[in-house]
Amino acid sequence: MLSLVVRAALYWARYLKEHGVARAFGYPGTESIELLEAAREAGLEFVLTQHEATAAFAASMTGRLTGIPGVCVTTAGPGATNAASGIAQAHLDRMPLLVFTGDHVLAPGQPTHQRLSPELFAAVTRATVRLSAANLAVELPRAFRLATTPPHGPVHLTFPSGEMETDVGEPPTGRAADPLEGAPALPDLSAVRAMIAAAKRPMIIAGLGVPNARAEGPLLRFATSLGAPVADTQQSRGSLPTDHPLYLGTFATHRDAAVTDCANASDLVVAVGLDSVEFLKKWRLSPPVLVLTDVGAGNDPAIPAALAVEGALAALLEALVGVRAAGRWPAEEIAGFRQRSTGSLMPPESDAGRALLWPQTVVRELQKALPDDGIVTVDVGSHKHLMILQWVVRRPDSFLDSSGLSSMGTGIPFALAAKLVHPARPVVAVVGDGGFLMYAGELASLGRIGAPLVIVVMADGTLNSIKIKQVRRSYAPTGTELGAGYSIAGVARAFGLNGERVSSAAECAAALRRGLTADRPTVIEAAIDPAGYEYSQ
Ligand SMILES: Cc1ncc(C[n+]2csc(CCOP(=O)(O)OP(=O)(O)O)c2C)c(N)n1
Repeated sequence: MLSLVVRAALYWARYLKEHGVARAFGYPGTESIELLEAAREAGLEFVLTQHEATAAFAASMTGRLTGIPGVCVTTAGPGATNAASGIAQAHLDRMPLLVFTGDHVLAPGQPTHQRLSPELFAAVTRATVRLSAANLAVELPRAFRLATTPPHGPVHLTFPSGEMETDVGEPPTGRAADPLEGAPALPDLSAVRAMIAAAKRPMIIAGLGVPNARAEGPLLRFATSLGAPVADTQQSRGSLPTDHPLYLGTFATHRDAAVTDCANASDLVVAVGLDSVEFLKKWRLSPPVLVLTDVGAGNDPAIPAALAVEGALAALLEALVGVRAAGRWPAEEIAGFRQRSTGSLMPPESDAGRALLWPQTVVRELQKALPDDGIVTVDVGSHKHLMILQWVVRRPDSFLDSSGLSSMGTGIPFALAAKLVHPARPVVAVVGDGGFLMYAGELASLGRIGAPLVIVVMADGTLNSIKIKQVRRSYAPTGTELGAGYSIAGVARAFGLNGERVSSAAECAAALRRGLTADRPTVIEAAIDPAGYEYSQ
C-alpha cells in the first residue's frame, strides 16, 4: 500500500511545486538543509544566490511576474536579517513573496545562538508565522492567499528544523486558489458612471495595482473608449504602451510637471490601482479624484478621493468601458504634454569624438538593439530617472524596477528573475556602478546559472544621484566618489562572464549586439559622463 505519510519538509516542497512554484531562491545554513534536500527530491529548483537580500529580490520579482508567490529560503538569524531588505522591498513594492527561514526547535533551555524573534518581520510582512508539522496544511495555503491578496506582499514563515523532519500527511493536489477568488463583487457603479459622464476633460492615472491585477487590457479599452490621456507610474510602465497616442508620461516621479499640469487642467482624475507608496511628493492635484481600487476604498489617505469604489480592477474597468464623458482631451494637447514629459533629454552637444558617452546615448543604443519583447530592469539612481523618461515601453512587464522601497541592488536580481521566468525574451539590467558594486558577487551566481542576460553598468565612478544633490547645495561630494582604480568589465571577465568597456556609440551598439546574442551573461561597462544626467533631473 502507498504511504500517505511524508516528512514535513517534503510536504512543503511538494506543496510549493504542486501550486505552481518552479524555483526557490536562497542561501543555505544548517537550519535549512532539510528544505534544500526536500526541494531536490520534489524537483523544485533551488537557485543559490550570493546573498539572501538578492535571493528575496529575485523571488519577489518572480512573484510579480507570475502572480504566484516567489519563494526565498534562508537559514535562521543572519540569513533572515540579510533577507530583510528583500522582504521590505516586496512589502513596499507590493510583490507576492514567501520567505522561509530556518529555526531551532523551541525547547526549554534551548540556547539563544542565532535566534531572533520572528516578530522582527511583523512590520514589513502581511504575516509572520511559525510553521510546524501540525499546522503546515493550514498555514501554507493561508500564506499563498495572503501574499496574493491585493496589495500583494511578503509572508514570513519560520520553520524549525526539528519540525521539518516530523511526519505529516501528503499534500493535497491541485493549484492554489485564484488570487481574485474572494475579491469583492462589483459594487454599484451608478455614481461612478455619472461622475465620468459629467466630465469634459477626464484623465487617468494608472498605478501599480494595474499590472498586479493583470488589468492592462481593460485599462486600454477603458482609456480608448473615454479618449482620456493616461499617466502611468514606475511600476505600471507598459500598462499602456508609452508610444500610444493617449500616453501622457509617468506620474509621481522627480520630473512629472507635464503630467501634473495636464491633471490640473482636467476636470476629473480617475486613479486606477494607484498606491501612494510610489509617490515622491504630496498630492498636488486640484480636480476631483475618482478612485478605483482593489485594496479598500479610502485605505490610502494620501490620495484625496471625491468618490472611491473597491472591486477587482480588471472587472471594474471592463464594466466602465463605453461610458461616455461629456467631452475629451484634444489629441494634439495630449501630444504636447507627452512631448514635455519625455522630450528634450539630450544634452545640446553631441558626444561623438568625446572620451565619454552621454548616458542618453547608451539608452538610445540599447533601445535600438533590444527587440520589442525585451525586458529591461533598472536599478536605483540617476540612471533610473533617465530611463523612466527616455525608455519607450511597448508591452506590460517590460520595464521593471523597485519604486516603493527604491532599493539599490535590485536591478541584477530582478533581471535574473525575469530571465528565468521568460527564458526566450532578451533581458537587460541597467544599473549604476554603485548598485553594481553593492552585490557584485552575484556575477558568480549568473555565471553558474548561465542565464544569458546583459548588464549595462552606467560607470561614472560616483553615486551620482546623491552627489548631484550635494553639488546643488554647494556641499563637497563627501562619501559619493567610488574611485576609478578598478575595471568593471575586468571583474566580469574574472567571474567567467563576457565583459566589455565601451566609450563610443558604435562600441556600445556592437557590444549590445554581441551581448544580446551571447550564450552567457555579458557585462557592458559604459564609460559615461554624468554631466548628461543634468538633462534628465
Ligand atoms: C540600499 C540603498 N542604499 C542607499 C540608497 C540611496 N541612494 C539612492 S540612489 C543612490 C546612488 C546610486 O548610485 P549608482 O548606483 O552609481 O547610480 P547613479 O546614481 O550614479 O546612476 C543612493 C546611494 C538606496 N536607494 N538604496
